[in-house]
Amino acid sequence: MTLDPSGFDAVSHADMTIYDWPAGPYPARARIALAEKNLRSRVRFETVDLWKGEHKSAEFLAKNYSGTLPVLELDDGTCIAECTAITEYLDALDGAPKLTGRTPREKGLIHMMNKRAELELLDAVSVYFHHATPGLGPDVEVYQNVEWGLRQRDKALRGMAYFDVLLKRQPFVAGEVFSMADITVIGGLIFAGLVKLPIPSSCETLGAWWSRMRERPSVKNRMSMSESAGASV
Ligand code: GTS
Repeated sequence: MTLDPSGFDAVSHADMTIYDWPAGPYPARARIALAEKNLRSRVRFETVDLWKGEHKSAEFLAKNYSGTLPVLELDDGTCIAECTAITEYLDALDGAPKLTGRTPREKGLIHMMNKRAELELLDAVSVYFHHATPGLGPDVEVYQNVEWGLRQRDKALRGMAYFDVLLKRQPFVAGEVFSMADITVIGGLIFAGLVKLPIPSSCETLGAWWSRMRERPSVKNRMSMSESAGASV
């Protein structure tokens, strides 16, 4: 057990576990939400090795039928998968939601834009990675459809152009405040970077937005957060 210099014992205060892969784009969404909500001390991290296919093991599938990361496990054994659901849970914990909307209007817009960010960008990049590149390797990628992957790559590029235009008229993806929808676009651009799908030079506004987002501490420190005092990875 590790104590940080202030004597705070993060492990014994943790009442949730996040199963993830520190560099992963979807795990980044949960990590950013956690940091934005200042909940790091409530969580211990367990690494699941995607490259070894640990997320498809029977033990892990018992936690998440879909065999994907991240998963948030509560101390009573409840497992919450899906980044949107994890973010909604974390955001609601303190009774003061700020990532998923405060008013009905905000909630509606954020949910819509979050889904759009998944459909048009992040999930599309993910399909490209798994189908039109070696992905996680032959042992994990048991079915690949290159044509489908390449179509999704093109969809992701169109998605970038869409968000570029959108961000010319508002500072954040769902309007005036930073939200879960921004986190999802950030996940998409992290994934795009990993698969070498750069933001087209014509998308200047999206490029500038991404430069600003990268400077947010929650985004910048997302990988190192599980190395801090008390983390179990
Ligand atoms: N809809 C899921 C969510 O929102 O949580 C998707 C999660 C997802 O695809 N996670 C990736 C995964 O488990 C993790 S990472 O690639 O971003 O690190 N991929 C492994 C696989 O085999 O699909």
